[in-house]
Amino acid sequence: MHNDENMGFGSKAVHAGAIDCLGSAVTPIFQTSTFRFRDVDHGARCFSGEENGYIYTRIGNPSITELEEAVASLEGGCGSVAVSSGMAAVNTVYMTFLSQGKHLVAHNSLYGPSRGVMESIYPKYGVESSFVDATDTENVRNAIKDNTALIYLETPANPTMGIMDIEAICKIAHERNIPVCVDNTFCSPYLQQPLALGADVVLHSMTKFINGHADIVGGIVVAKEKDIYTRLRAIMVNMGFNMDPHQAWLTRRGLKTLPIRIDRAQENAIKVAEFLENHPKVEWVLYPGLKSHPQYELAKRQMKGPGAMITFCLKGGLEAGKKLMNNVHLAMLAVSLGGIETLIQHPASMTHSKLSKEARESAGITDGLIRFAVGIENVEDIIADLREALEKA
Ligand code: LCS
Repeated sequence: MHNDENMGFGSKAVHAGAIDCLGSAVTPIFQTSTFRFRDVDHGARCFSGEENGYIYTRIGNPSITELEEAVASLEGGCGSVAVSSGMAAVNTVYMTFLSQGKHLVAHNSLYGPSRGVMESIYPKYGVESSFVDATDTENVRNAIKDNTALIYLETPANPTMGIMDIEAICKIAHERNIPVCVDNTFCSPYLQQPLALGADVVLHSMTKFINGHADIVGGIVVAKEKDIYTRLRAIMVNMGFNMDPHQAWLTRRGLKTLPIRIDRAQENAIKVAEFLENHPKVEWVLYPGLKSHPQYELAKRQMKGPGAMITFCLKGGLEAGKKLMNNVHLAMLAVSLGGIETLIQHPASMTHSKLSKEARESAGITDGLIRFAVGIENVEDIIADLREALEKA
């Protein structure tokens, strides 16, 4: 199969990691839980690592390997570990770097459960955390303690669209030998490659742009160096966070069209953001492609494009926002993002509802904030839908 490290992004998205099986153009789904050994010695060599054979699907499976190789190649990592959900990816990272007595520094606005588990579950295991506004790099520097073992960023952040300076934060972290993880879900490797900016680990909810079709749940963690990759894989295998081969196959199929899906969704998002910013009922819009975004210049430097996620608030606040969300037709009132369909949701009562009101408000997740995930439909239809719903708001 054609698999060359020098290929362009679009060619890698189509071909990277492919496994030729009886001449198949597409890697088949290896729908099997276990693999036959030729003899006892072969089995022993597979278990000891002397030979690279497949053993059991929780440990590895060719359909999963294909996806892992493709995403590692697109992110520029040495290897990756596919898991059953984005939250499994987040927890693979937390469990790899954090243990009793260790401390995490993270951005204050993360996908709700990525912060929620740190506040509700990890304290039971003796892990401490500080959530700061990491869009100001100095806040990260000041939050570091002697026991800080991981810096965790999500940029752009869900749902506040805050953008963190990956390169500057990695420099500060590495002076103290602290690894940095970036949740790259909102960008995908097509728009941002955190490992090249200095990050040690990148993760994705593949439920979003990487698969892109709102029909699977999955996650992945990519490592820059072999040592971290080995530790991540041990957590995945022993915790049973593995992906299933059919889910991996669907995700690998979705990934093939990542660049053209994002190009189209982003082209639409730029027009939708401009429409919203000029609408008299809209109080503010946060979109990295608008000059009004507080980190507009950083976004231009760090990201290949502004992406397809928009956050906004109406002048009439929550009540007007509810009317808008109850009156859209093409845009679906649903959580998730990064698919080919346009979705709208209300973070304070949905994705971020489990956080305390205080945590939400100090992170900028106000009650009136609406999140809009732009799809690949005709942009005229997306805007007409919003215009009509705004009339009722
Ligand atoms: N990281 C980010 C940035 C996310 O947006 C999500 C899910 C996750 C991790 C977790 O991934 P999952 O386990 O769901 O695959 N974000 C969602 C959202 O904003 N709406 O619904 C899910």
